[in-house]
Amino acid sequence: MLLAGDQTDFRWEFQMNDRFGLARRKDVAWVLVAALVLGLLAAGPALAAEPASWPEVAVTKVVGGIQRPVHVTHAGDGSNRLFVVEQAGRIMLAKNGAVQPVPFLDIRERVLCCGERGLLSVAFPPNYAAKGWFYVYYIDKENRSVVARFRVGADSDLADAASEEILLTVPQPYVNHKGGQLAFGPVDGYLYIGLGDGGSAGDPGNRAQDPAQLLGKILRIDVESGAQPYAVPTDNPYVGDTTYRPEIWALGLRNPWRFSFDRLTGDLYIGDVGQSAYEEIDFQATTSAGGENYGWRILEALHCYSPSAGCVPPERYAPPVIEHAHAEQWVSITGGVVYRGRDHASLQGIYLYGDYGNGDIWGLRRAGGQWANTRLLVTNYNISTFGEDERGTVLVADYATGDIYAITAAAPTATPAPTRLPLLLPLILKH
Ligand SMILES: [Ca+2]
Repeated sequence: MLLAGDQTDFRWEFQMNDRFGLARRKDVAWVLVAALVLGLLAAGPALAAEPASWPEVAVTKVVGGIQRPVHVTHAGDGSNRLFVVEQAGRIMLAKNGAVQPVPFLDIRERVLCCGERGLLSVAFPPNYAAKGWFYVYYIDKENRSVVARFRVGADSDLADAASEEILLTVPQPYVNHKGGQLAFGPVDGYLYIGLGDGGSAGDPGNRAQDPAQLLGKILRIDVESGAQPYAVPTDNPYVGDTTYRPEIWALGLRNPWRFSFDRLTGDLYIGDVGQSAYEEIDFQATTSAGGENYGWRILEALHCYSPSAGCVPPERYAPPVIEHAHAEQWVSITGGVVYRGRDHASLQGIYLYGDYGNGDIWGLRRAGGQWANTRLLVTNYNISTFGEDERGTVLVADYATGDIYAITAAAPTATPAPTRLPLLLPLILKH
């Protein structure tokens, strides 16, 4: 791009000289100087808006004793309970740091675990306290993705496993790339569902680009209107185009294992796990009408994948805002959460994300129209998920130990980050 810009500028100057003659060159030079000064003045406020530095962060253990935690969230009901999803098929409740002995939900007999399969997330609808129902995503015994609704009973700490209403099933061709995130849009109240490309490697069925399939997509459906089993919002981007499944909100995703909405702005951040060379974060502004194509398998992050050279990006292609190379020790990205809590002003607006394989926690933010990211903390965790509690504290789960940590802003004199330890567990989420 720089080269193209240089060529353009050179051509412009050449034409000006040719048209007005050498006597005009001094005038042109003055115009260029004036433009440069004005440009610097215009850029001044943007540069000033760039935060001076990144905060130092630390972690504090808040819950332990979870088995294979893959998701952590809250119900938004004022109870301050933490809901931690165990991959084998249970949702555990934690109150004031104590895991309750009785699971909130136990559907292990319906769930196919583990590897990348299992009970993968839970989502509570807006105004859950008055409704008493919630949604889960799991892989069933027949290797299908299932989105289902459950209800709590008289005891708000206990869901009724017999209350299941299955809303959506999607057959899966392979064992990996299940996606698995559910989240309600903070602006529209619709349920967003992340589905991977179906698995194997390299998306052999080209499913992520296939508009007739739900795999490799983020779906957007209306589960709260009373329509059975759900309604498709009439403003979904491909409603009326019979070549597309109308549930599709975005496509071209490989394995959007974790995505989240910025609870303040409504912006969407997607961590899409890469194939063999690059991990990526995708961003969709809250003003988007949907329909973005994130490029897989044509592209892996910013690089041609299939074909390996000379690829043509799809229509409505949305490139990642950042990528991380396996050549720089990245293994498997775990999408995170934008900090919007009350306790740590220096974390405000930072998207905290990380890597399942190398344990690093990173921050990403946009300032002055530019994205910037940095590594904030080195850990030895297998980071399976990030989440939030009801105060907006960002949490991170270590799949290996079953511990859940709060991410905090550390004092500048905090002890140094721990040295990274060798990973003893197989990298189950990376295939
Ligand atoms: Ca992509």
